[in-house]
Amino acid sequence: MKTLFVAILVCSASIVTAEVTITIDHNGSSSASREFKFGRVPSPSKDDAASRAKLTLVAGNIDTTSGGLAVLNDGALPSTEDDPGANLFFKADTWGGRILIDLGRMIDVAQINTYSWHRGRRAPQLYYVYASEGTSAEFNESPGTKIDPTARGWKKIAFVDTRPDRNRGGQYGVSITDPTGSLGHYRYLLFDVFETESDDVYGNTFFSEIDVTERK
Ligand SMILES: [Ca+2]
Ligand SMILES: [Ca+2]
Repeated sequence: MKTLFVAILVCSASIVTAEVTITIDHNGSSSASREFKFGRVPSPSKDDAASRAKLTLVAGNIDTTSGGLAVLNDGALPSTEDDPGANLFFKADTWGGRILIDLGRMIDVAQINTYSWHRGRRAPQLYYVYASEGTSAEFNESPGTKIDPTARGWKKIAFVDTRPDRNRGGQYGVSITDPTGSLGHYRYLLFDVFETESDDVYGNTFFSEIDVTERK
């Protein structure tokens, strides 16, 4: 009976994930600008639900030449295609890391948007994003890498991999939405970020901004 129950849970989770829409836009070096203008994905916002969020490193090592977690929700954008101080990226030759975003209160999440910019192969994005109300008894706010977040009160929202079609430099805008207009009501987001290649030591994405849009 227990096995059957688990199987049903796994099945329903994958159906929910399949309904999420992931929109990936890319600007090559000739069309990339400081404004981060894309065909479909909205430009980064200075005033979104993540602007006032608290960001915490859960796992991984942030590169000391990066701007650190603070640049992910400051509304500021890199001025060039190689602006380390205006991006968050993990240390060279490491797998990536986990980042917790505490929105401070439960909101109806309409969009999760992530932005990156680099002239070379540190531009593509590869991550899982999980979300949680943070109210269940098993909820673990900062699950380490040996812990499956879905076993600790988190729901997998999306797996983003921009590489199959666009594994090259430039500017990326990714928008995660749901046809219903709502991804759900959540207070916490967890980004599980991975290096996009290991051919050389520089495989970690230059993340310029993460926006979370509240449904009005
Ligand atoms: Ca923002
Ligand atoms: Ca920023």
